[in-house]
Amino acid sequence: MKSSVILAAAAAATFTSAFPTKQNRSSSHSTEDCPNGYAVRPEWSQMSKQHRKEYISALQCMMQKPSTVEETNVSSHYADINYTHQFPGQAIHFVAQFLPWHRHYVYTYHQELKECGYTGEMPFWAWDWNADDVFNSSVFDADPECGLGTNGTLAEEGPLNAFAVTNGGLANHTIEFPYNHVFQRNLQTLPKGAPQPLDRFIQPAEVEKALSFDVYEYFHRYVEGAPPQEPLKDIPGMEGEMGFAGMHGGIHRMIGGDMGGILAHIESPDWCPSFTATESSNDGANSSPQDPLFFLHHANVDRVWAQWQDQSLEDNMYAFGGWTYHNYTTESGVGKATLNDTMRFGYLTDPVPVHHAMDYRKAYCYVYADKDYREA
Ligand SMILES: *[C@@H]1O[C@H](CO)[C@@H](O)[C@H](O)[C@H]1NC(C)=O
Ligand SMILES: *[C@@H]1O[C@H](CO)[C@@H](O)[C@H](O)[C@H]1NC(C)=O
Ligand SMILES: *[C@@H]1O[C@H](CO)[C@@H](O)[C@H](O)[C@H]1NC(C)=O
Ligand SMILES: *[C@@H]1O[C@H](CO)[C@@H](O)[C@H](O)[C@H]1NC(C)=O
Ligand SMILES: *[C@@H]1O[C@H](CO)[C@@H](O)[C@H](O)[C@H]1NC(C)=O
Ligand SMILES: *[C@@H]1O[C@H](CO)[C@@H](O)[C@H](O)[C@H]1NC(C)=O
Ligand SMILES: *[C@@H]1O[C@H](CO)[C@@H](O)[C@H](O)[C@H]1NC(C)=O
Ligand SMILES: *[C@@H]1O[C@H](CO)[C@@H](O)[C@H](O)[C@H]1NC(C)=O
Ligand SMILES: [Cu+2]
Repeated sequence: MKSSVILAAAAAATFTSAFPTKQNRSSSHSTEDCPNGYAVRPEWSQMSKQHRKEYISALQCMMQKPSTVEETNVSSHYADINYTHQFPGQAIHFVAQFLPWHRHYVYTYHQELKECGYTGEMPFWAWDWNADDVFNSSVFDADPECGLGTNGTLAEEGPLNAFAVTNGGLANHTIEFPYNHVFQRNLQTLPKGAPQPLDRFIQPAEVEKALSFDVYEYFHRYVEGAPPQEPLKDIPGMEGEMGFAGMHGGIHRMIGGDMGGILAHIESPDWCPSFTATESSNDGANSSPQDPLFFLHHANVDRVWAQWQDQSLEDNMYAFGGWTYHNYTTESGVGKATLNDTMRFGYLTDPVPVHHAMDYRKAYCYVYADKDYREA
């Protein structure tokens, strides 16, 4: 373990000293061969207190930094990150690109944290390690200096602040989208509208099942889950199951509030406005990155994908396929995805082709920590 810590520190130092500008950031790693070894991404519970503290400070820094997206009127760079996730709309969820898009997005977010003084590696939240008591995971921490906050509290200030997160380093942070409200969570294993408890999807056995698929499309759909209100499709032998949230969707919905995105208001009182994604509008949809847990969650989704890829460097590392677009009206996929498809990140960073993001070691120089890893 000690040597990987040293390698991680060396890799971090290299990235910091040669930190590329936004214009050349995405291309600068494509030829990099990780001369300093791989950075080790830790589980949140494995991080040093210093890194957790820096992580929270970096989030606060991003909230104070002016927006770099001139075309919008969002108030901070933190909000730009939300915009980036909304920008591609229906092209990044329930489609083949879901996994590589979010891999590159999490990576880019980590670079943004570094610009705000964070010196650690990108952490993940291993919900599968906490599956029997998921809300007791270390990510739910009220500490004002190094905690990401706990459950929201049912506030009396009015409907728009229901389930406000009032502790942790981001306590009472105001989010402007889709209306002004305090950042929210409503932790439930069986949120209103769910046909079954959703913590079943994050069990280690579910991860094992996902890893057992030998076709990328099946693996991807099983992990991402079916769109809300649509039956699971296109996994042989499993068609038609309703409410198949999957491990990705299950976590979003169990956290609720802002992480629940379009579902945020299903469990809210009737007087809350509700928002739905349509072909023409993303109102209320895809705004989940405004809860910083989003990135720790997606790092773990990425970790599961990396495990799947590592099962066969020859067959799985560049395995890809499925749809390019999800049509909510017809409840079906459109287009045929290829490794040459372009992934777009709005104003945050340059577009990259899907194949760039496939071999995570080569492109980004990281690996994921094992259970017994601890930061010094
Ligand atoms: C990125 O661009 C900056 C300024 O244009 C340049 O100084 C730097 O060397 C470039 N870095 C890489 C890795 O290409
Ligand atoms: C941004 O705000 C300014 C001033 O309120 C307004 O004139 C402009 O139309 C807004 N731009 C967008 C894209 O909303
Ligand atoms: C999130 O992005 C959308 C654009 O897709 C923007 O209208 C909204 O204001 C953003 N949210 C915040 C908090 O800036
Ligand atoms: C959470 O986990 C800790 C140990 O990690 C344990 O002491 C505590 O009882 C757990 N809390 C709940 C509510 O289960
Ligand atoms: C957040 O707001 C709540 C309700 O107004 C208040 O009780 C709490 O002290 C605030 N927390 C922080 C850390 O400011
Ligand atoms: C979170 O808070 C909501 C609202 O008060 C409550 O209904 C829910 O049971 C809480 N969740 C947990 C895990 O305590
Ligand atoms: C989605 O399906 C509807 C209904 O068939 C159609 O009108 C719309 O053009 C489709 N959207 C795309 C982008 O294919
Ligand atoms: C991607 O583009 C390259 C170069 O244009 C081409 O050789 C290759 O066949 C394409 N691959 C796919 C999967 O479309
Ligand atoms: Cu997403």
